[in-house]
Amino acid sequence: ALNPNSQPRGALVVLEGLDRSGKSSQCSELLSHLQSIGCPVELWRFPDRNTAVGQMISAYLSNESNLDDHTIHLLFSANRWEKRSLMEDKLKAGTTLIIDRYSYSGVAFSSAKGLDFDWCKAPEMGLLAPDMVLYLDISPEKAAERGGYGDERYERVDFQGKVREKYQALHDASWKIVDACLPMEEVQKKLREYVVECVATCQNGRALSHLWS
Ligand code: T5A
Ligand code: NA
Repeated sequence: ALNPNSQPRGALVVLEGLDRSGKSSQCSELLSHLQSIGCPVELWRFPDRNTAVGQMISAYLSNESNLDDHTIHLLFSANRWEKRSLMEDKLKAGTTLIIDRYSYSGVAFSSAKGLDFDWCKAPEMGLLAPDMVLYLDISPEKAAERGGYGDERYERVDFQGKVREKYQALHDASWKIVDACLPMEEVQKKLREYVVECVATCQNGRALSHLWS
């Protein structure tokens, strides 16, 4: 629970969705919006390709290396664990974090390959739970029309369809589903409203919790 004498904490907000759903565009827009209203905020993304683990993940995603499905799953998870304590410090110091992908991507993508769903969830247990998950909903076909998928490993319509089903099995009360096919400005408007409300709730003392609560 939050120490009542400490300063108001930041919010942990995660954006999720299929490849090309618009996460990165919306994350940078949210960052500038929160900055413009004087809210301390940082934008993070997973995988964080800058760490040693992140470089192994990056090589795997660009098909420069091959790894066993379980192994890459655990690396994605390790990549979140290596940022966990910094994440907690930032939130407690009052900084809101906007995160481009998190544990839900980890579970959805690996279980879509056929790995056991609960096995995929296990290594995420104990990471910080987001205060809000903003899911940008789009069909794989519509997503592929956005300039087409690139050369990364998971960018295929049939596979993205399976990922979407797995995401549906993960959603809980912290999720807001937003239609990602709306014009970018309309998506922005909805996300801003959700995030501003979430930041206020966290400032008012909402306790941090852990996955999978
Ligand atoms: N992964 C990730 C795992 O398997 N396990 C894990 O634990 C994690 C964390 C990482 C890959 O790794 C997998 C998932 C992924 O396959 P990434 O680096 O996060 O990949 O890359 P992507 O998420 O695929 O990023 P993309 O850049 O492809 O998609 P975004 O960020 O969702 O979309 P964005 O904002 O770049 O927009 C895509 C295009 O659509 C347009 C944009 O202008 C852009 O051209 N667009 C819109 N067009 C019309 N209307 C709108 N509303 C639009 N919004 C955006
Ligand atoms: Na992205």
